[in-house]
Amino acid sequence: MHERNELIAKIDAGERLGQKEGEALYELDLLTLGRLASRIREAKYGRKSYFNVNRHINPTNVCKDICKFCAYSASRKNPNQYTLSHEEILAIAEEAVTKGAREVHIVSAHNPDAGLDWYLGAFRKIKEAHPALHVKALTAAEVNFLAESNGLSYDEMIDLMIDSGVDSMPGGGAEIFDEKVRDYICKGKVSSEQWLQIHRKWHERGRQSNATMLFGHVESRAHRIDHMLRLRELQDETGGFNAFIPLVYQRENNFLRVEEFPTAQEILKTYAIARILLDNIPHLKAYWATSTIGLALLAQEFGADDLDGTIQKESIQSAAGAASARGMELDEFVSLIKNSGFIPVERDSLYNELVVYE
Ligand code: V47
Repeated sequence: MHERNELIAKIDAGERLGQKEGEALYELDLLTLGRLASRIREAKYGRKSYFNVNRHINPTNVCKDICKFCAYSASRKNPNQYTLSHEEILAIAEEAVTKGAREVHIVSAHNPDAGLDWYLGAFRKIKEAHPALHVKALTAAEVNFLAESNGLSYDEMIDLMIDSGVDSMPGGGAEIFDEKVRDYICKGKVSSEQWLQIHRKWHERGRQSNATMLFGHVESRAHRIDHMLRLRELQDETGGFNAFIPLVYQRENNFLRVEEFPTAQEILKTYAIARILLDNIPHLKAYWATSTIGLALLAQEFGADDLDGTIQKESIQSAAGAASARGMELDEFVSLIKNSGFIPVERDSLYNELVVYE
């Protein structure tokens, strides 16, 4: 009881919590956590909830890496390899713009045969055709893969990304930073240190990015807190993260067997705890594709202020069961947010407000 009151008093006073305190937050009841997280959210954004009109593009599923949780990569349970041509990628971007997208979110597998020019050329061509379209592209895992396979330093890779029209970086590839868990679920891919270093360097150029956490598989609560605190530490240094995105693990068509999946309560607690711990990352995104739209709407009462976007089509997480094979219509998104008691705000990729649906 004493500890519980101390913890709540610290949060009320706006004091920072550490690893053990973060773990202790999970012991609080859900509604107390919701109240604490909501207070922080409301002080920052009132009842506003952000989203954007975007299009995910996943140009290749051929991958040299083997992540147990991945159902997208070809040559494992999914034998159907594909690599889109620049013309095909451009046509998707074209269609997205016609449908009102302001951002393309481009994430690929680590294709050893495609070549650096295939990756970067697509961004350059999209930018040439649509200068106002925001290109959010290349996870730190892809940056590491392209740097290593082309004998480039991270700085050189980042020069090339900027030169090719990449505006911001998505938060993928972070998974779980704990080295033991990481080794088990995605050995051989970008390390935690490398992931953080790439984002550090990107931020040092005055650029912004997001950070994800894949949870609900074999990690413990302590691992989630450790993950968040490593991000908080980097954010203290650079200030370049816009949003933290907890991704709920999807279980279909992959090789990561999990005994117990997180309950809705555990997922909502994780959002609330992220809101409380990550006092320096402005936005908390409840990514509806992996949490389900119902839980994402509820997460607004547990600290989340952003529901990501209309997506249109996404292939990585939907391969494992997420509801993002088809996106969400703008009208539907707006009315779902409104009906849940929040004010939908269409934002751009850097969180400038574009349309407030009062
Ligand atoms: O890094 C792969 C994840 C990520 C599964 O920055 C899975 O705004 C759940 O990074 N279950 C890519 N997740 C997606 C991503 C993202 C998504 C939305 C918004 C943003 C942003 C970034 O997808 C990968 C990996 O962690 N993933 N397999 C799975 N079975």
